Amino acid sequence: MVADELIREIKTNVVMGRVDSSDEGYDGKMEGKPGVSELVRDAIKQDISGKRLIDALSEAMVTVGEKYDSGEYLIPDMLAGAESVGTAMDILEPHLIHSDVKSKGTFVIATVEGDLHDIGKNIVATLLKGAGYNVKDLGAGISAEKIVEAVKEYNAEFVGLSALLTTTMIKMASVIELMESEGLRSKVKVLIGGAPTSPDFAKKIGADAHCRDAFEAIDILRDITP
Ligand code: B12
Repeated sequence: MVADELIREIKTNVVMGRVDSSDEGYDGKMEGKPGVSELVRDAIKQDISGKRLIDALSEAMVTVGEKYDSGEYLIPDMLAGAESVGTAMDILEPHLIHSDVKSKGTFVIATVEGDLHDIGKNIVATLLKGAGYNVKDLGAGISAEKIVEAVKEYNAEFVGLSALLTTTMIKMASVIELMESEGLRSKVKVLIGGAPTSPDFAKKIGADAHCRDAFEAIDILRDITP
């Protein structure tokens, strides 16, 4: 398969929620055809860049969201898409990480309390590892107290917060407030991201930066790191 076709197929298969060739997919007709695992391995063999693959996976999840929004997809269909992206990232991770890179600092990352969306956060964590940060990924649904505890424990220079729900994004403010009351705020740069967040929101809650995606996070970190 040529590169453009492979990228198109990867997107289609994420939308169909097909981890591998044994899945029949949302349409129920695709068993036996290559799924996301096989296609991503093929893309790696063809030297398609990690950025292009991650952009394709992210775009496909936007389509999944639109289908959920329109009522065509239910939660298990969103989960199937999420699982296929998770598997793709597991396959991609060793190709994105270079163990010979000197650590650029410790980066604590988490999805905030009440929010279980972790695909975007996982992509950011993987890419930051690849860019040479010592990433401590706390997981999803993490309270402000646990995040601040981890900042202290790991003596982190950076904190990354993710939220995908309009109802949970405000928890980012709680993390920053707690960091302030514990006297940690000036020692740590706080980056936020996730679909409902924005540069204005980052400013409002006192975060250092909003990042549209994982690639922008790397650029911003380069600019703000002394
Ligand atoms: C997959 C998905 C799920 C999966 C999550 C699985 C998982 N393991 O993550 C499941 C099925 C569990 C789920 C559940 C729910 N979901 Co949901 N979900 C989605 C969906 C389709 C995709 C999200 C995603 O993975 N995107 C792909 C990734 C790559 O993009 P991303 O997260 O934005 O991350 C990128 C950037 O934003 C940025 N970024 C993100 N975080 C960070 C952090 C830092 C530090 C930085 C630097 C950058 C950064 O970089 C990332 C990589 O480039 C979205 C729709 C959408 N378009 O977003 C809805 C969506 C977010 N869900 C929604 C809803 C309503 C729910 C539920 C409440 C549904 C329900 N009734 O139960 C529950 C909530 C559960 C909970 N408590 O969290 C709504 C939210 C609406 C709102 N306004 O708040 C959306 C928008 C769907 C919709 N259109 O209605 N969901």
